[in-house]
Amino acid sequence: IRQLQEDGYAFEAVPRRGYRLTGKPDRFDKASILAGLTTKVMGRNLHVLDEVDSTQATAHALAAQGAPEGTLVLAERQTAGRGRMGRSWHSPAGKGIWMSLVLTPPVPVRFVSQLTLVVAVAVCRAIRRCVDVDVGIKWPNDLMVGNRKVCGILLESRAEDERLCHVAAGIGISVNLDADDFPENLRDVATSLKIESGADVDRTQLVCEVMREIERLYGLYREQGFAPIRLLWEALSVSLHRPVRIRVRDGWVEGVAQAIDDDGALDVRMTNGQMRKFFAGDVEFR
Ligand code: BTX
Repeated sequence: IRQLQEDGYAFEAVPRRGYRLTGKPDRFDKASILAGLTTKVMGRNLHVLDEVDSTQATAHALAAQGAPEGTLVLAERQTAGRGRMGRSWHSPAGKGIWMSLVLTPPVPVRFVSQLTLVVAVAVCRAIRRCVDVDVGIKWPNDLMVGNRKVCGILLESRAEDERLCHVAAGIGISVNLDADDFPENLRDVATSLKIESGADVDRTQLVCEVMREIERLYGLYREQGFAPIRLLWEALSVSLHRPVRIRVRDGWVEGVAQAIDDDGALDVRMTNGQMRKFFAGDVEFR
């Protein structure tokens, strides 16, 4: 029974007769997703998996074998979902959107940080369209409701010399997790769309909406560069004009986030008045 419960089945104890099935797991159906897509490229080469270590690993392997741009790997459950800097991503079955999208942008490797912001804006807009929650972007790659993370984005690139071969854009959205689906150590820092909106969210519809927004904004980025993305990012940001603490290699520094620049770096006015740029690191609200 415990194994089945972990797989998303729900039971009710019935006196003297054992258990009665009261709920079946929500499962992705490849045909329904393909029917819901309104895109030309994004998500069209679709791989829906039951269980995988990390959709990032699968996406990299497929891309290395020549899978086209827009290839999407979606899993019900990840056994070794990964975040940045060796952190792990909690990915229980049937409750989230754990997926990786293959992109092959014709830009040098150093533009990948901009692409992270393109994806963050697209996912944020898609969530706002499907669910009534006030979700915002915390630079560079987290989507937050209040002080809790609801989605993480991880872009990993493979390059030869300076030439970008492909990018695996990993997107983890905690959709229909209840509070007790999170391990105790995450309950203060993580949340789900269901917890915040009070209702179950249609995961298939949200996957399709994310693909639509990524296709649109990635197209805009390729045609017009980063400037329009930056405006959209600033409108959704919860990191600007706020005191922040930033983890750097040798400790923490403090300041007030002012803007993002054309490379997608964060401009921070430090407590001594100097401006500093941050390309990566962990921003915390003070
Ligand atoms: P990150 O390193 O910024 O965030 C990781 C942190 O987020 C964890 O240390 C924990 O505090 C918190 N966290 C872990 N799981 C969850 C969750 N389910 N919901 C909310 N908060 C959580 C962010 O890394 C990038 C994560 C990308 C995940 C996707 S899922 C599909 C793809 N495959 C894969 O292995 N990773 C990506």
